[in-house]
Amino acid sequence: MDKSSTRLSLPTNPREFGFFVDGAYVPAGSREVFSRNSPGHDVPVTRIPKCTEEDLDMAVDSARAAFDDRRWSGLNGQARAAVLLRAGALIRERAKEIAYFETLENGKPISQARAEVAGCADMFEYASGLARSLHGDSFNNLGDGMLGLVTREPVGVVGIITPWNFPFLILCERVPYILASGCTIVAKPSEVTSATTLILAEILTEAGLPHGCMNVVTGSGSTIGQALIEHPRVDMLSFTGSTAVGRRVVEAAGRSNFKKLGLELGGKNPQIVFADADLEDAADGVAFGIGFNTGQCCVSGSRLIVERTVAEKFSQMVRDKFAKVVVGDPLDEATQIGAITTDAQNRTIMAYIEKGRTEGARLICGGEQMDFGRGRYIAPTLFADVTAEMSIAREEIFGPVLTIMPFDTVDEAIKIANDTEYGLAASVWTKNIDKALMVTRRVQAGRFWVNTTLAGGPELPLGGFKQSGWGREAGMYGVEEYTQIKSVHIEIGKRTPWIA
Ligand code: TXE
Repeated sequence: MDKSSTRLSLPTNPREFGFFVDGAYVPAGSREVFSRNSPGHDVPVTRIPKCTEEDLDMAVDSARAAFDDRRWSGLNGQARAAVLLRAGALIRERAKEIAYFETLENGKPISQARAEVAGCADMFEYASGLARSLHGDSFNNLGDGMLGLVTREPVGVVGIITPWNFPFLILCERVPYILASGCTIVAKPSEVTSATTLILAEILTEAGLPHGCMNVVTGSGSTIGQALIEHPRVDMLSFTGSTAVGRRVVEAAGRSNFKKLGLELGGKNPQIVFADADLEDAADGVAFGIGFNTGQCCVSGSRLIVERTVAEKFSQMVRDKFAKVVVGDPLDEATQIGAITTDAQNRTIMAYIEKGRTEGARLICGGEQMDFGRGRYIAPTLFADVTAEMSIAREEIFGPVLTIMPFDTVDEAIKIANDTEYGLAASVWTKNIDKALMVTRRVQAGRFWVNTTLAGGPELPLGGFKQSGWGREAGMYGVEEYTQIKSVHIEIGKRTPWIA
């Protein structure tokens, strides 16, 4: 087939969006509008309103009213499940459109965007079952005169702030579980990738979610995001983004109403490769772990920690994989690595590459921008002779840059892996079950992969140790995170009097 025939075309005009409150779009009107250019092509693709603080208040009021009158939390699990199931089906129906806008705004390959959207539909389908399974506990052992119940109640109005690296996926790792718990939502997507969050709000309304349960405000982090984290009528906030902003979220919660927080922050995730691993599999997995989404994943495997006896050979194997991976136009079906999402991120990555060079690391491959005539692309980059103090070994780069550090013993591998302020994810590659289990137990990370990487799905929870965050998303753990626990003591029969 002619390659050009497998490339989607760009939109002729950018799509105009409003923001979403109480079950319907509010048009931009006289508000300022943010025009988003496709990072792979530099052409305008969407226009998104910059909401004001009054707009945010309106969205919070809508979510507050929907929660307080119990129009959603008062339904039984079966009714909530039906809405979530319909939403899953509608996501599948509109999958092409959602994936297209995800690629246009983010720059990720279209095939990857489609796979992510299918995964998102699955999350709604899975969470629908959880809406029916969520339950508490009982104590029937308190004596004949007493029964104890532990019930779970939805926390209330939940604010969600999401980043630009997986705009739809990260949203769908939260929304269906939050709705399954009975909470209502005000979401604020990243200013550069708001389209698919707005499309999800449309879908939920069409699926029968009562008005006011899913609201979306759009605009910058420093204005509308900051106002959301400080909002006194928001009961819980789920934030995904940089550790620096995560700190502001914690401070704002302390200053306002001590809202409950869920935080998913940065990562500097180890890939530990032992000499007895299937090295071919490991090289492929390691290349995937840092190349996927151009390394702009909080769980990217950015630190390769490899047994010294195979280190040189293995680094050549990874270099060979990088040489074959298809970098290019995100709208091309064949592309495996697309564009860098923002100019700021592109500058950050290139500055780290320069720092790696000046700090004395040895560049094995990559290290430069790739020129496709438009957009911004960075070649997968591999650094050897990296030491523990170098900034490329310590700081989250959030780009396709992999550092290599050798080790001699299992203990040393574990020590290097844990030598970071983060604890989001880790992978280990070995055919020795003892080593695999020892490493899995002792490396501090919220997600672990053995002889694979970046595997996921709706069943298993997500979240980090150390400065990578608080709490867990997805799975039943994710639903429970959005509930409060109430203890109920029930007296049976005649009370033993206090006053005779
Ligand atoms: O993140 P920000 P940025 C890391 C990654 C990247 C760096 C900077 O290392 O290079 O962060 O990316 C909103 N109050 N991660 O600047 O600023 C913002 O509008 C409330 C890791 O894009 O943290 C967006 O919706 N909200 C990460 C969201 O926060 C604020 C994913 C994330 O933006 C705000 C993304 C404020 N004061 C970046 N300021 C991961 N864990 O996956 C910004 N925001």
